[in-house]
Amino acid sequence: MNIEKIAENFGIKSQNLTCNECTTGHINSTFFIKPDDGSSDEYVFQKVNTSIFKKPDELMSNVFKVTEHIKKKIHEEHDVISQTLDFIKTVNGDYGYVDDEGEYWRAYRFVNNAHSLNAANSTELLESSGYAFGNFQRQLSDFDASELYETIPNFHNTVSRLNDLKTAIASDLAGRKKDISDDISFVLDREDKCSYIVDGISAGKFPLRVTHNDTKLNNLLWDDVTEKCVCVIDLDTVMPGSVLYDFGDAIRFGASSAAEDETDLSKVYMCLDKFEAYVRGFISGTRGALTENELLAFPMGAYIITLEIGIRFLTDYLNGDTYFRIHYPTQNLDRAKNQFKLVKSMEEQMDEMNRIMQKYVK
Ligand code: ADP
Ligand code: GN1
Ligand code: MG
Repeated sequence: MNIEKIAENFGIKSQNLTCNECTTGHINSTFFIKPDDGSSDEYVFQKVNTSIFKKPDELMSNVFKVTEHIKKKIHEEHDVISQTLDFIKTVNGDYGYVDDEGEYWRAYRFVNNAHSLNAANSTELLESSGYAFGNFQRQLSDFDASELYETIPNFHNTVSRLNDLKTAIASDLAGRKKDISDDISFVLDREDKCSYIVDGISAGKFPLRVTHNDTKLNNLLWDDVTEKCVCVIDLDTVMPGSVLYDFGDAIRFGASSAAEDETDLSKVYMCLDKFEAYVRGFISGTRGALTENELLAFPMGAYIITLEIGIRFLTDYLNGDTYFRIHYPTQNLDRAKNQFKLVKSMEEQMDEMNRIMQKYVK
C-alpha cells in the first residue's frame, strides 16, 4: 500500500506521513495518519473490507448522510459535548479512493484528545456509554430510513445466522466439525430462542428504527481530559433494525466481566450492576422514546445477540476463518465458547434482569 498516494487522493500532501496501524477491529483495516505539514490535523484511513461490504459506495453514502444528520442535530441542540465522524471526499469528489491493488480506501478526521476503551471497569462508564448510544438512537429517530442502503443484508437476523451455521455444519469446509459437537449442541438446544426478535419485528411488536448495529464499547470515543463520551464511531452498519440488538450488543461486550476472546471461561460472566447501569444510561439517552414492549424485552435482546455473535464466531470457525480477523488458529472457536459462557450466565440471571427492567417501565 502506498499511503502517501492514498493521502494525496484525499488532498493531504506530505512527504513524510507517520502511519500507525490499529489492531483491534475484526473487519476493516484502520491506520492513524499524521502528516508532517506542521498542522495538528490527523486522519484515520480505513481500507474497507469489500468481501464483507460488497458495495462500499453505498456504505459511504449511508455514513455521509447519517453524519450530516447528526451534525445538524448537534448544531440545532447547541450540544457542546457530542461530535460525529467527519468524512473527507477524494479530490475528485468521490466517497472513496480505489488504489492500484483495487483496495477501497476512505478517510476521516481523527478526533483529537480522545480514546476508545476495550473494557469498562466501572458502572459509571456503563451508564455513560448507555447514554451515548441512547442519544445516538434519539438523534437518528427522525432520519428517513428509506434513504439508507442495507450494507449487509440480514445482518442481525438471528434466524438467518442460525441457518448459516447449519449450512456450515453440513459443509464442514475446514473439517473441524468433529471436535466441536458440544458447541454445536449448545446452539441447537437453544434453536427455538433465535426467532424471538425477528418474529417480534414481523408481528409489529418491536418497531424498526435506524440503529447502529455494532454497539461495542470500543465504538465510542472518550475525551482524554473530561472523560465524557464525545463520539459514536464505526457507522458502517447503521441500518434499519431493532433497538433490542443495539441495547443487547453493548451489554454483551461492556457488561461482560471479561474480554470477548478471554479463554479462561471461569472469568466470563455478566455483571448485573453493569447491566442496570447501562439500562439507566440508555433510557435517559433515548429520552423516553422506547415502547414498553421494547424495554421489557431488553434482557432477551442481550441474550439473543450474545447467542447470535457466538453463532457467527462458530460458523466462521467451521468455514475456515474467512470473516473475522484472527490472530491465532482457534481464536474464533475461543470467541464462540466465550459468548456461550456469557449466554449461560444470562440464563442464570434472567429473572433478575427482568426484575430490573420492571423497575424502569412506568
Ligand atoms: P473497526 O471496524 O475495525 O472496529 P473502527 O472504525 O471502530 O474500526 O476504528 C477502530 C479504532 O480506531 C476505534 O476503536 C478507535 O480506537 C480508533 N478510531 C476510529 N476512529 C477514530 C477517530 N475519528 N478518532 C480517533 N480514534 C479513532
Ligand atoms: C465486528 O468491526 P468490528 O470489530 O467493530 C462485526 C460485529 C461483531 C463484532 C464482534 C461488520 O465488529 O458485527 O459484533 O465484530 N462487524 C461486522 O466483536 O460484521
Ligand atoms: Mg469498531
